Amino acid sequence: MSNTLSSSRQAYYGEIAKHNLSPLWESLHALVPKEPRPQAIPAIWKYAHLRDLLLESGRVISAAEAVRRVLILENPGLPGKASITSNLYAGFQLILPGEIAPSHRHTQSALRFIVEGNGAWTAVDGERTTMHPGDFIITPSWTWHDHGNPEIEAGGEPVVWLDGLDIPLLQQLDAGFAENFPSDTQPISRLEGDSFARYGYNMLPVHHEVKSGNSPIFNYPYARSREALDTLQRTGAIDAFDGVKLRYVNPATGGYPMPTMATFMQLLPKGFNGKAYRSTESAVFSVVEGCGTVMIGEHAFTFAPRDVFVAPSWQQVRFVTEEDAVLFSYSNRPVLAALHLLREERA
Ligand code: GTQ
Repeated sequence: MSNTLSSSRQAYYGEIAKHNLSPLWESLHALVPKEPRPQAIPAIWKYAHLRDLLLESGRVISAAEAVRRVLILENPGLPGKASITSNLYAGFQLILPGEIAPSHRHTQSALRFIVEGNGAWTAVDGERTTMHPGDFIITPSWTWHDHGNPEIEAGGEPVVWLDGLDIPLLQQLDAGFAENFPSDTQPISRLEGDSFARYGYNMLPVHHEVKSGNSPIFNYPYARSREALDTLQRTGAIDAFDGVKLRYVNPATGGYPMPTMATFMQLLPKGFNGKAYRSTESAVFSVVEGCGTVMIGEHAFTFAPRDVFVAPSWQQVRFVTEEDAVLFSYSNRPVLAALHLLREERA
């Protein structure tokens, strides 16, 4: 292209910009790519490297002042966006003995995956549940929720969990609303274990009516998930890509626990040399047990318990292990599936 042509084009672009117009032909290839080109990049957060910093946040600010004392896991490809993928948020939340994270609700859906510590509770819509490492807990859209870590004589422990929310998705949709509960903790109307007894044993209350897309179970305990994986490792076929992988379910519908996020627990057996897959699903993994290596796109990460890593859309993912490893993960799969945009390639 001659200089005159390009400078006359530049002048033209300058003119149209004054009218809030821009030339599609300069960006068409990026706007309508041949295949997904996520801004998020594969990344890992090594828990051993950040644990001290996380605990230090407990001296920098109280849970009461912070409301939620969380270090956001920000994808290096999305600086300043408080996002781990283009649609998903992740953060490590710390709660110390004697602290309460005050009750509020918002249209963003949240999940908690307990990473370390015992004794803390979370309350969702009138019921409390005690959190244990490996438990998966949901806080559906617009449900009141508060978290606490009781002061006990023995001193208690710091409790840390991974928060997974659909914050960036709701930002894109401009659908965020939030409000605070008038007191720090919400009133409790059901005994601990009530939801699990009603919905957690492959049975449902006879007159149960499905009123929302959210699961009526809000704590999926690790002991149960681990037992299932353990049995399947011995009795079932090991998938060449995923090892043994189960998805968490809303027992009343068979669907996902919440409409915007899917969650999974998988076991990669010792000596697993997985095949590579890719998907339009973007997934965040939290390592529960065992060490291994994950190849994501051009990156190779070695992982250990409590590490978090992220596989953005359409990156090849492949696992290799030398010992049994257990991984929790969450993704935007339900959104893609609902919009018929879920594509997967399994070589
Ligand atoms: O616990 O309610 O990490 O509202 C970000 C926003 C946690 C929560 C986060 C939240 C919460």
